[in-house]
Amino acid sequence: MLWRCREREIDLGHRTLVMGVVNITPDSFSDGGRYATTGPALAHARQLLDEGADLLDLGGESTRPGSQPVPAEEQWRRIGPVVEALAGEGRALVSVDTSSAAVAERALLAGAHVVNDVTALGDPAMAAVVAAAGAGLVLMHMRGSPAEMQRDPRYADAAAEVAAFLAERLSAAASAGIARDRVALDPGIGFGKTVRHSLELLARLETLVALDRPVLVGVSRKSFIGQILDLPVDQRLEGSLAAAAVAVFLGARIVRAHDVAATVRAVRVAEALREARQPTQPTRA
Ligand code: HH2
Repeated sequence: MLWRCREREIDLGHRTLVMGVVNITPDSFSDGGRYATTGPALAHARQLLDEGADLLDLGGESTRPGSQPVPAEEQWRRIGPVVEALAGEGRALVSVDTSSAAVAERALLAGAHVVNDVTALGDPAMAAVVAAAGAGLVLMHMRGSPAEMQRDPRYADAAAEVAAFLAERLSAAASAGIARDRVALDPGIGFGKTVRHSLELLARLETLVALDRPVLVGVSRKSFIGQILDLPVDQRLEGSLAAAAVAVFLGARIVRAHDVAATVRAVRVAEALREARQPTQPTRA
C-alpha cells in the first residue's frame, strides 16, 4: 500500500510509521508548555527523529476536550519557524496538525508534506489547498468540536458509524481532486468518544482497514488509558504501548506518539507479529 505525500512515495505494505508529536502550544493535554517556543520545539523535534520517528506532527493548537480554537495567525506564529527549519533541512517528513486551510497553505509553501486535519476537511478551503500541493492528508473522525465533544457522545455502532463517516470524507476528498493514494484515515480516539467507544474502535479496527487506505491511530497518553489504569497523564507509557501494539497487529500503518523510542520498539514487534499472520508463500520446487 502506497501513501503519496507530495514528491514522496511511502510504502506501507509491511512497514508501520511512527509519527512523533511536537506540540508547540502552551496548553496541550500531555505536554502543554514544554515545547511552546521555537528553540525547545526544534530540539525536541530533532530528538524524536534521533529516536526513530518517521514523520513529525507539528501543531500550534490544542484539541484537548474543552479547548477553544486558536486563530490562524497565532497558530502560524507558533509553528511557522519550526516548520520552515525542519522542512528546509529536508531530513524529516513534516506533517502539520491543523484544521485551518490558511495555516496548511503556509506550511505547505514552507515545504511540509502532510496535513493532519482533525476536522476531516471542515474548513471549506482546505481540500483545494491540499489538492494543489499534492500533499498527504489525514482525515480524522471527531464527533462535535473539542469544546463540547466529550459531553455525552452516543453511537448505535461506533465502529460502523466512524467507518461510514471516513468513507464519505474519502469520497469528498476525491471529488475535490485529492487522489485516494494521498489519504490516510484515523478513527480519532478520544474525540467525542467514551472509554467504551475508544476501546470498541481499536478492537474493531478491521472496519477501517477494510477501506483500503492506511489507518493512523493516536492513543498516546490518552484519557481512556488513564481511566482503565487510574493513572495520570505522565504515567501512561505502558498502557499507550499496549494499545499501539494491538492497533498495529490489527492493521494500523501509522502510529502517532509522544514517546517515540519506546513506541518504535513496540511497533516493530507488533508489526513482525502481524506479518507472521500472513499465510506462508509455498516455496518453489
Ligand atoms: N490526537 C491529538 C491531536 N491530534 N491527530 C490525529 N490525526 N489523531 C489523533 O489521535 C490526534 C491528533 C491529541 O493529542 P495531543 O496533540 O498530544 O494533544 P493536544 O490536542 O492537547 O495538543
